[in-house]
Amino acid sequence: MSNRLPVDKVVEADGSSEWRVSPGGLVTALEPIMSASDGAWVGWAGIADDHSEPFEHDNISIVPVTLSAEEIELYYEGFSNDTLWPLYHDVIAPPTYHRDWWESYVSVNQRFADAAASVAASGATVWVQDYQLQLVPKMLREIRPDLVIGFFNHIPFPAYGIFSQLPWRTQVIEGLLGADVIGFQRVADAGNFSRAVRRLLGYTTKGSTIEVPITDVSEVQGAPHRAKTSRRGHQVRTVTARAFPISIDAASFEELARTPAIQARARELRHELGDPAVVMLGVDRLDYTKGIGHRLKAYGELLADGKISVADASLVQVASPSRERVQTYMTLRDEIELTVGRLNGDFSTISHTAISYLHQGQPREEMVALYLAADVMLVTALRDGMNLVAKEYVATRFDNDGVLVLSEFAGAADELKAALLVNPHDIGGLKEAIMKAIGMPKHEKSRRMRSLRKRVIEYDVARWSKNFLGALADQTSAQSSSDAA
Ligand code: GDG
Repeated sequence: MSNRLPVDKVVEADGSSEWRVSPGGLVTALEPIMSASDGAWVGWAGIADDHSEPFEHDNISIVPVTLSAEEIELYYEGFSNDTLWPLYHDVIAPPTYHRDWWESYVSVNQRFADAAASVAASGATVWVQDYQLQLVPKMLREIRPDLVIGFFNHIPFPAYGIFSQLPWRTQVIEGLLGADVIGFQRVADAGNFSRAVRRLLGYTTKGSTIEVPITDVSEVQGAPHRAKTSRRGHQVRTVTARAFPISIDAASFEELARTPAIQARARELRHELGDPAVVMLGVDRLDYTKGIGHRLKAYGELLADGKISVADASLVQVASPSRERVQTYMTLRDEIELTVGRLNGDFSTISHTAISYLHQGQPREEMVALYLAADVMLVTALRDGMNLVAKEYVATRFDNDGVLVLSEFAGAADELKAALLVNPHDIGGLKEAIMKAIGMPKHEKSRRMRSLRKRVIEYDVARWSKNFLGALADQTSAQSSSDAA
């Protein structure tokens, strides 16, 4: 289950419609398991008031959930994107709290839970994805106690001092605890969650295990093995909360990068940029969490200081359009585009543009060509669950060339230690890291890139889903064997 289905319904001007695959790592990772296990994907089709019936797509049964235009505004753009998103990203932007947004979040989560309950086989495994659906695990367990339920949070889980702002903090924690396994990107996120559980509910947590008291036998009806007796003599259900860092389909990125046409396109891109000695690249959804403004500030100061010149260094910034109906995102776009315009006005020449700025989604092939063309990849997120762009850059660089500058506030920093790690708030430090990346000797680039690639290739997205589903199977079988003992 995820907010969006792996296919989008697209309605043409003449009223006809079709389903288009929205390619993503999650679909790639889950497709083999889903089709082998007769799986169903429950989610929203991406348009308002759509009442499509369930259908089969590539051996997966697609189960659309209807959202009204009002629910898109309140549950999705409101509570998900303007309350939870900024709150969970350490309040980089101020979260907005509205009771009617929350009410809509509750009723939409219930609709998702009902949809899953009606299609899941007896004892089936249901894997719920992301922050839009945090209440689903509890709601689903109430209707279907026989199910094995997993939840994965793709974004950070904040420290208690921040999380506790949420007026509905207890309901959210209780919602998540309906799952058997709750996965997070970083060890720190899982720790923050366990701390919130202790502070708000007073439950016992030990390592990654949380003991959730059973207050009603119906919670374990149909699956009595879930109940065990705690050391204090209470009947409890155990929940695992720990890190499962997500990854990408690394092999498919490398395969594209090895394509002669894409390599030719990478050379062409450098040529079109005026053949500068150094190409720098940023690729992000246009989001305030990504630190695009901090990156531009550091780059602008390097130009102003005369440390780099547009004749020998060029920055390409892909800022793909995102959440364009949310006010904070409209303001961000204005700010970024003002900065880009100023820097280009101040530093570009007729033959060399300081920043090539693209507010357009790019085809995947073009993204890979850009990764190949870039000597320095700038990932300067102020807070990011993981950041897949960092991993995609690494997967693409089979030539062991290129330097990744990576924010320590992106989850990827826990794994990609051979990158040049930066604190993007420290503009001086960021400028130094960029200069270090530009001047890095070839042997050091190669040593670092080999180490990064080893990690990304070994821990790919298939391994991520296998680890999560494995933990889910272990958790439920451990409970049944401890009960037997
Ligand atoms: C959330 C969390 C976590 C971007 N622009 C284009 C394009 N993209 C693709 C990238 C990458 C994906 O979108 C973005 O993933 P990120 O991980 O960088 O960031 P979020 O969208 O914020 O994702 C994040 C992730 O969930 C997974 O758990 O890592 O922390 O915030 O794959 O390549 N792809 C194409 N054209 C574009 O213009 N084709």
